[in-house]
Amino acid sequence: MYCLVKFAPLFLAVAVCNGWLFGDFVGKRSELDEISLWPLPQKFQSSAVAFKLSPARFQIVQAKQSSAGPSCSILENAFHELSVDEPSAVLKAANVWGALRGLETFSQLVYEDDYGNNINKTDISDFPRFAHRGILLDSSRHFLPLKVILANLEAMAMNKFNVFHWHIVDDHSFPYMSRTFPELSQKGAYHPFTHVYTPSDVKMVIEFARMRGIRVIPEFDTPGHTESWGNGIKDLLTPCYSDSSPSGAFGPVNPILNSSYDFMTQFFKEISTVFPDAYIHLGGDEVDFSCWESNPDIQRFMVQQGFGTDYSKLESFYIQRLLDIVAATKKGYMVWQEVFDNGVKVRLSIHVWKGRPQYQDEMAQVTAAGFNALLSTPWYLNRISYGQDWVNIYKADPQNFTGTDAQKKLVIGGEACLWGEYVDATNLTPRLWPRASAVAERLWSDKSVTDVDNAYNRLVQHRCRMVKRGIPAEPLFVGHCRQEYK
Ligand code: CP6
Repeated sequence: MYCLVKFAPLFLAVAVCNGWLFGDFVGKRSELDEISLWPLPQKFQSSAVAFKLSPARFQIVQAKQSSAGPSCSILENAFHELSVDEPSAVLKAANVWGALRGLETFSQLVYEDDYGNNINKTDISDFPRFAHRGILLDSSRHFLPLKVILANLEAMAMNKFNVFHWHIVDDHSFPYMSRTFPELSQKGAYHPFTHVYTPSDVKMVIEFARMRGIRVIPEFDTPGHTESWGNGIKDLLTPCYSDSSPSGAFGPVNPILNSSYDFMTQFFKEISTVFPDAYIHLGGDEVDFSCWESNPDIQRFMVQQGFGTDYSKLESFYIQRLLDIVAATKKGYMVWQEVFDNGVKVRLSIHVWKGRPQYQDEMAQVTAAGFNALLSTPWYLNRISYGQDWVNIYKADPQNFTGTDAQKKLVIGGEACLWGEYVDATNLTPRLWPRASAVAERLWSDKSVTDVDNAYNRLVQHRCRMVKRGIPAEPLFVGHCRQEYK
């Protein structure tokens, strides 16, 4: 939560908790410049009173009353990032993260005319509608260079996203360099040196994100989507059979061997220390049962356990043991909806992704059972089509399902997903932006903010703002930006 109190022409005072600022106005604009805040603040009042920002004299300071103090590196770095002729704001915030969001809003209030940079007298009081506002990037189907990840964290901050869901490994490659099991990336990455994230790369992503108020939630998806893990870890995957002999192919993690759980215990112990966030995403989606079904040892285990031929019970058996393992690391966990659909027993956050375009039933069921819910179904940005598909993205609302207020409260937010089958560094950024901005406003602004024409006008300008800041966000429709992409 933060408030922009009043804007001064020469400096911006930032206070965490109880700061103040005021300034003199330098003139009146005859015509109010088009407001292009994105996402739209909860409360916003602007006037025609305009201040001129002096590039030479403008500065950002922390108010005396601020509890953050001069040693707060998050704020100091945020101030530093704005160049001298790129102005900033004066604001009160309950914590540094709110101050960061307010700085972003301030920067969006500044507009250029022939004489320089201006800002109108404005009062803003703002806070997010949902706590979890995420973007999923997939660095397994294609390796994503660090530079691309960092550039998109920057774009996320411009859109007030606060979670980077890093789908870091999957069937096709294992670029995460593990200290405990170096063979995983040595044998599972596309290239053992050039297509990997070293411990220092991972640290850099986490720190770069933290400086922008973004959490990094890693996903290590099991028991399915694990083909690349099998190269480095012997016996981890289930051998598939054809005509009563091993076919040479491998399936999901072998859920009947203790060695699989021993491995997971050590592996997630490492992950829990490398990634400081309180949550890990454990996947659990799209488990292909055919390999398990073909394997005689697994068939025998199914009989022993009394699972009959219901392989979703075997998946639940695996997930339950995995949850116990990860719980011991003191982390919380999130999983894809299949884990709920299969009847998991413990409290966790359910990530709803299936059933396009109908997500309502699943959201109702997940929340009726008392689970936290996170929506992605309408926000698969890897899907593309001709025309303005941001409109449907924008219209989808995570709380638009039949349920009680208590159920609605369990909706913690959502994530825009950019799966990597057809995406690498060449096309990632324009495929994501500005369509992810539509998700950003849905997750931040009040639920009454639904006017598509108004959104279009602001989004066109917001997209030009991203372009101006060096983010190659694609156009919404015909038109031009004052400053085109260079
Ligand atoms: N990879 C993983 C994927 C997908 C999922 N999980 C996926 C499914 C359908 C579409 C796009 C992506 N590629 N691990 C589903 C959560 Cl359309």
